[in-house]
Amino acid sequence: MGERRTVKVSKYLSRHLRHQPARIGLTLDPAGWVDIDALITAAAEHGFPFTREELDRVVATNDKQRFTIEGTRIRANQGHSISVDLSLPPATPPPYLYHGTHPRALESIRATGLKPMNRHAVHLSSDRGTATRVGARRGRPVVLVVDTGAMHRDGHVFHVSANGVWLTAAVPPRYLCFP
Ligand code: HQG
Repeated sequence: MGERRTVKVSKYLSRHLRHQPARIGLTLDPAGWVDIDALITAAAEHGFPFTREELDRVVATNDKQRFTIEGTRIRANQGHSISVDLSLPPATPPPYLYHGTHPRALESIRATGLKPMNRHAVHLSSDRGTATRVGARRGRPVVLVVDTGAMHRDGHVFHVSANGVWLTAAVPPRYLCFP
Protein backbone atom coordinates (compact mmCIF):
# COMPACT_ATOMS: atom_id res chain seq x y z
CA MET A 1 0.00 0.00 0.00
CA GLY A 2 1.63 3.22 -1.18
CA GLU A 3 1.86 6.51 0.68
CA ARG A 4 -0.68 8.19 -1.60
CA ARG A 5 -3.25 5.46 -1.05
CA THR A 6 -2.65 5.57 2.72
CA VAL A 7 -3.27 9.34 2.80
CA LYS A 8 -6.37 8.95 0.63
CA VAL A 9 -7.90 6.32 2.93
CA SER A 10 -6.96 8.39 6.00
CA LYS A 11 -8.68 11.48 4.58
CA TYR A 12 -11.74 9.42 3.72
CA LEU A 13 -11.86 8.09 7.29
CA SER A 14 -11.45 11.60 8.75
CA ARG A 15 -14.24 12.94 6.60
CA HIS A 16 -16.71 10.23 7.57
CA LEU A 17 -15.70 9.61 11.19
CA ARG A 18 -15.44 13.33 12.11
CA HIS A 19 -17.73 15.30 9.84
CA GLN A 20 -20.14 13.53 7.48
CA PRO A 21 -21.00 9.93 8.43
CA ALA A 22 -24.52 10.47 7.05
CA ARG A 23 -23.02 11.07 3.61
CA ILE A 24 -22.45 7.29 3.37
CA GLY A 25 -25.46 6.33 5.48
CA LEU A 26 -23.57 5.79 8.74
CA THR A 27 -24.54 6.87 12.24
CA LEU A 28 -21.87 7.18 14.90
CA ASP A 29 -22.77 6.23 18.47
CA PRO A 30 -22.76 9.08 21.05
CA ALA A 31 -19.05 8.53 21.72
CA GLY A 32 -18.15 8.60 18.02
CA TRP A 33 -17.74 4.84 17.46
CA VAL A 34 -18.93 2.93 14.42
CA ASP A 35 -18.82 -0.77 13.59
CA ILE A 36 -15.83 -1.52 11.32
CA ASP A 37 -17.71 -3.92 9.04
CA ALA A 38 -20.52 -1.37 8.64
CA LEU A 39 -17.96 1.30 7.71
CA ILE A 40 -16.24 -0.91 5.13
CA THR A 41 -19.59 -1.91 3.61
CA ALA A 42 -20.88 1.68 3.49
CA ALA A 43 -17.67 2.96 1.90
CA ALA A 44 -17.78 0.24 -0.78
CA GLU A 45 -21.43 0.98 -1.49
CA HIS A 46 -20.55 4.65 -1.95
CA GLY A 47 -17.73 4.10 -4.41
CA PHE A 48 -14.70 3.96 -2.10
CA PRO A 49 -13.80 0.30 -1.49
CA PHE A 50 -10.96 -0.59 0.88
CA THR A 51 -10.05 -3.78 2.71
CA ARG A 52 -9.81 -4.49 6.42
CA GLU A 53 -6.06 -4.93 5.98
CA GLU A 54 -5.79 -1.46 4.43
CA LEU A 55 -7.83 0.01 7.27
CA ASP A 56 -5.63 -1.63 9.91
CA ARG A 57 -2.54 -0.36 8.18
CA VAL A 58 -3.83 3.22 7.95
CA VAL A 59 -4.78 3.19 11.64
CA ALA A 60 -1.45 1.68 12.72
CA THR A 61 0.82 3.87 10.59
CA ASN A 62 -1.12 7.14 10.70
CA ASP A 63 1.26 10.07 11.19
CA LYS A 64 -0.99 11.64 13.83
CA GLN A 65 -2.62 8.48 15.23
CA ARG A 66 -5.97 9.96 14.22
CA PHE A 67 -8.04 6.79 14.83
CA THR A 68 -8.55 4.13 17.50
CA ILE A 69 -9.77 0.58 16.90
CA GLU A 70 -11.33 -1.11 19.92
CA GLY A 71 -12.73 -4.59 19.37
CA THR A 72 -15.06 -4.45 16.36
CA ARG A 73 -15.35 -0.66 16.28
CA ILE A 74 -13.38 2.43 15.25
CA ARG A 75 -13.48 6.16 16.02
CA ALA A 76 -11.56 9.34 15.30
CA ASN A 77 -9.50 10.50 18.27
CA GLN A 78 -10.33 14.20 17.82
CA GLY A 79 -11.20 16.84 15.24
CA HIS A 80 -14.96 16.26 15.03
CA SER A 81 -17.40 18.86 13.77
CA ILE A 82 -20.45 16.69 14.50
CA SER A 83 -21.61 16.27 18.08
CA VAL A 84 -19.78 13.47 19.90
CA ASP A 85 -18.86 12.99 23.54
CA LEU A 86 -15.40 11.44 23.63
CA SER A 87 -15.68 11.17 27.45
CA LEU A 88 -12.08 12.26 27.93
CA PRO A 89 -11.22 12.98 31.56
CA PRO A 90 -10.15 16.54 32.42
CA ALA A 91 -6.36 16.83 32.39
CA THR A 92 -3.83 19.28 33.80
CA PRO A 93 -2.00 20.99 30.94
CA PRO A 94 1.70 21.88 30.97
CA PRO A 95 2.45 25.56 31.78
CA TYR A 96 2.46 26.53 28.10
CA LEU A 97 0.95 25.08 24.93
CA TYR A 98 1.14 26.30 21.33
CA HIS A 99 -1.38 27.14 18.63
CA GLY A 100 -0.42 27.33 14.97
CA THR A 101 -2.37 29.78 12.85
CA HIS A 102 -1.82 32.12 9.89
CA PRO A 103 -1.55 35.92 9.42
CA ARG A 104 -5.10 36.47 8.13
CA ALA A 105 -6.61 35.15 11.38
CA LEU A 106 -4.54 37.33 13.73
CA GLU A 107 -6.67 40.45 13.89
CA SER A 108 -9.75 38.46 14.81
CA ILE A 109 -7.82 36.30 17.29
CA ARG A 110 -6.45 39.42 19.00
CA ALA A 111 -10.00 40.69 19.40
CA THR A 112 -11.87 37.55 20.44
CA GLY A 113 -9.20 34.97 21.37
CA LEU A 114 -9.12 31.45 19.96
CA LYS A 115 -12.50 29.94 19.08
CA PRO A 116 -13.25 26.36 18.04
CA MET A 117 -14.60 27.59 14.69
CA ASN A 118 -16.12 24.51 12.98
CA ARG A 119 -14.75 21.96 15.45
CA HIS A 120 -15.75 21.13 19.02
CA ALA A 121 -12.73 22.57 20.71
CA VAL A 122 -9.67 24.71 20.17
CA HIS A 123 -6.70 22.47 19.33
CA LEU A 124 -3.39 23.14 21.07
CA SER A 125 -0.02 21.44 20.54
CA SER A 126 2.58 20.59 23.14
CA ASP A 127 5.49 21.66 20.93
CA ARG A 128 6.27 24.49 18.55
CA GLY A 129 7.14 22.18 15.66
CA THR A 130 3.68 20.62 15.59
CA ALA A 131 2.01 24.04 15.91
CA THR A 132 4.12 25.32 13.01
CA ARG A 133 2.94 22.42 10.82
CA VAL A 134 -0.71 23.05 11.80
CA GLY A 135 -0.39 26.75 10.91
CA ALA A 136 1.41 26.01 7.65
CA ARG A 137 -1.71 24.26 6.31
CA ARG A 138 -3.20 27.70 5.69
CA GLY A 139 -0.27 29.91 4.74
CA ARG A 140 2.73 31.35 6.52
CA PRO A 141 2.60 29.74 9.97
CA VAL A 142 2.30 31.96 13.04
CA VAL A 143 2.77 30.27 16.41
CA LEU A 144 0.94 31.68 19.44
CA VAL A 145 2.03 30.72 22.94
CA VAL A 146 -0.86 29.99 25.29
CA ASP A 147 -0.50 30.50 29.05
CA THR A 148 -2.29 27.26 29.83
CA GLY A 149 -0.96 27.23 33.41
CA ALA A 150 -2.85 30.47 34.11
CA MET A 151 -5.93 29.21 32.28
CA HIS A 152 -5.95 26.06 34.36
CA ARG A 153 -5.59 28.07 37.60
CA ASP A 154 -8.49 30.25 36.45
CA GLY A 155 -10.74 27.21 36.03
CA HIS A 156 -10.59 26.54 32.28
CA VAL A 157 -10.99 22.83 31.56
CA PHE A 158 -8.60 20.87 29.33
CA HIS A 159 -8.70 17.42 27.78
CA VAL A 160 -5.99 15.56 25.95
CA SER A 161 -7.02 13.26 23.10
CA ALA A 162 -5.73 9.72 22.63
CA ASN A 163 -3.24 11.12 20.09
CA GLY A 164 -1.89 13.89 22.30
CA VAL A 165 -3.82 16.91 21.02
CA TRP A 166 -4.84 19.31 23.81
CA LEU A 167 -8.44 20.51 23.64
CA THR A 168 -10.18 23.41 25.38
CA ALA A 169 -13.43 25.27 24.72
CA ALA A 170 -11.86 28.67 23.93
CA VAL A 171 -8.81 30.79 24.76
CA PRO A 172 -9.53 34.41 25.76
CA PRO A 173 -7.03 36.95 24.38
CA ARG A 174 -5.38 37.68 27.74
CA TYR A 175 -3.81 34.20 27.79
CA LEU A 176 -2.24 34.56 24.34
CA CYS A 177 1.27 35.70 23.55
CA PHE A 178 1.70 36.91 19.95
CA PRO A 179 5.11 36.80 18.24
C1 HQG B 1 -8.38 29.91 13.43
C2 HQG B 1 -5.45 19.22 11.90
C3 HQG B 1 -10.28 33.81 13.34
C4 HQG B 1 -7.39 28.90 13.88
C5 HQG B 1 -4.33 20.01 12.52
C6 HQG B 1 -7.31 27.99 12.66
C7 HQG B 1 -4.80 20.25 13.92
C8 HQG B 1 -9.58 31.87 14.30
C9 HQG B 1 -8.73 28.02 12.12
C10 HQG B 1 -6.30 20.17 13.83
C11 HQG B 1 -10.09 32.27 15.55
C12 HQG B 1 -9.54 26.80 12.52
C13 HQG B 1 -6.94 21.48 14.12
C14 HQG B 1 -10.71 33.54 15.63
C15 HQG B 1 -9.22 30.33 15.79
N1 HQG B 1 -10.79 34.26 14.52
N2 HQG B 1 -9.67 32.63 13.20
N3 HQG B 1 -11.23 34.00 16.78
N4 HQG B 1 -9.86 31.30 16.46
N5 HQG B 1 -9.04 30.67 14.48
O1 HQG B 1 -8.69 23.36 11.14
O2 HQG B 1 -6.24 24.33 14.96
O3 HQG B 1 -5.02 16.64 10.13
O4 HQG B 1 -10.55 23.98 12.78
O5 HQG B 1 -6.14 29.51 14.20
O6 HQG B 1 -3.11 19.33 12.45
O7 HQG B 1 -5.99 24.75 12.43
O8 HQG B 1 -7.33 17.21 10.86
O9 HQG B 1 -8.21 24.15 13.52
O10 HQG B 1 -6.43 28.51 11.69
O11 HQG B 1 -4.36 19.33 14.88
O12 HQG B 1 -5.95 15.57 12.17
O13 HQG B 1 -9.34 29.17 12.71
O14 HQG B 1 -6.58 19.78 12.49
O15 HQG B 1 -5.37 17.88 12.24
O16 HQG B 1 -9.04 25.71 11.77
O17 HQG B 1 -6.39 22.48 13.27
P1 HQG B 1 -9.19 24.21 12.25
P2 HQG B 1 -6.63 24.01 13.56
P3 HQG B 1 -5.95 16.77 11.30
